[in-house]
Amino acid sequence: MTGNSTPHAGYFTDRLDATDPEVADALKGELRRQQDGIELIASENIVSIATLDALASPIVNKTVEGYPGRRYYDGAEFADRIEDLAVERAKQLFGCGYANVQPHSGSQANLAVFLATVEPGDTVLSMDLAAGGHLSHGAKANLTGKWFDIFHYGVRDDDGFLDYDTMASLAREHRPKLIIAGGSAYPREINFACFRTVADDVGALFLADMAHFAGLVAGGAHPSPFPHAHVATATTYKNLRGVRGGIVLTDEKVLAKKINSAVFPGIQGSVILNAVAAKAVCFGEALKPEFKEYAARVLTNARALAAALMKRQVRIVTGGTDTPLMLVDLRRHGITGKAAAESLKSAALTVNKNAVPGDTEPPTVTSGLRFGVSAGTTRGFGANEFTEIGYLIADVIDGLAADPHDNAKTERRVRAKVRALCRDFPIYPNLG
Ligand code: DSN
Repeated sequence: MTGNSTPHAGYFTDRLDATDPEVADALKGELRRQQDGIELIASENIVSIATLDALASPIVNKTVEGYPGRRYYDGAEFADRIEDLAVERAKQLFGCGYANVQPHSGSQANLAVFLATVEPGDTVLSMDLAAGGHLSHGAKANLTGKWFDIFHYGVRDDDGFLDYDTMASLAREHRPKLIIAGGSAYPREINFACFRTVADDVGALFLADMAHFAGLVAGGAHPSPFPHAHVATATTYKNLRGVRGGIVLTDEKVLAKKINSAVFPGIQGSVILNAVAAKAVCFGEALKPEFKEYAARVLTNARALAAALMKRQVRIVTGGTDTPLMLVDLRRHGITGKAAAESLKSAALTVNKNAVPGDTEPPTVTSGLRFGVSAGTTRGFGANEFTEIGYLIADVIDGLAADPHDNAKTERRVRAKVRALCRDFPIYPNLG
């Protein structure tokens, strides 16, 4: 064998630590950040080591286009087996007849539904981003906002709950072809039956984007959009607790065919097969009985966190939550979402700033925070820990409100408590 038969010596054997210390160090830093801090960003979770195994498999080398049994490239027998497993498990998990597991993200899943169901210039009705909707539901800066005629409903001024009356009257006035429910910062159960009635009244299709509660639906802790929705989308990395990516689900054969064509070749090319393998693992995990317990605990924990914050006079939009997330309105404290998120980060509590309904601050500043409990619940925290976390968050908010220029003392004290909690509930003990 000659010395130049491989790209370089060690290519197939040397690990990242040895070959690229710069990237390896950054990855180790991220692992330590996750191990030592409490993750409260609602779109995050902590995947199993089994999911990491699937992601790091040589299936990453394989290129396929099309669908199992109908690929444009050969050598796809294992790719087909993996995608079939993911599809069958997704269908079983959500009780629907058809699943497309190829979307690279939730936004791609939504874009595929647009391509499958409406033409450029058609009218679409969705929740306003400023009220908790999602960028990919027709926000101005998104392709969907540029190419379609979008109308938005929002939430009621007095209580922050979805404004079904306005949604229905906008639908009757503008006769959309597609009506979308769901978003990224709306904490309450959505009345899917009401959306379907309105959609039927005006001849629209109804898309339920369940990105922020799909894990609860899978675990039986939240109503399913089916049979009301014509089509549902979700991400797999939030409370479904899997790899980053998206899925599209439907019970309707004709729509399923259009969605498949919309995903490929409509908006995507080759499949990210290691992600599809990890989706299969995610759905397999979610089909196990223990996932039901996880979903129930997510809901209990979300309510415990919201209750602890409210007990400390922190305003929760709608006064609670039915999902893994909640939205905090900081206006009564006189501090911005940006300042609060930065101070919480210094205390090893990672959150995101978020606009609240009626917010007058720009999106880069905001008057609110969004919290989610999916990752902390995976870590093993229960209602007691989330109550304590709520009080720690309130300490940071109160400290910042008292002195917006220097909250270092409180941040140090809270960080020590956060580190102690993290030591009691370790993650990835064999990594790093
Ligand atoms: N949609 C974004 C969020 O809700 O955080 C990313 O998933």
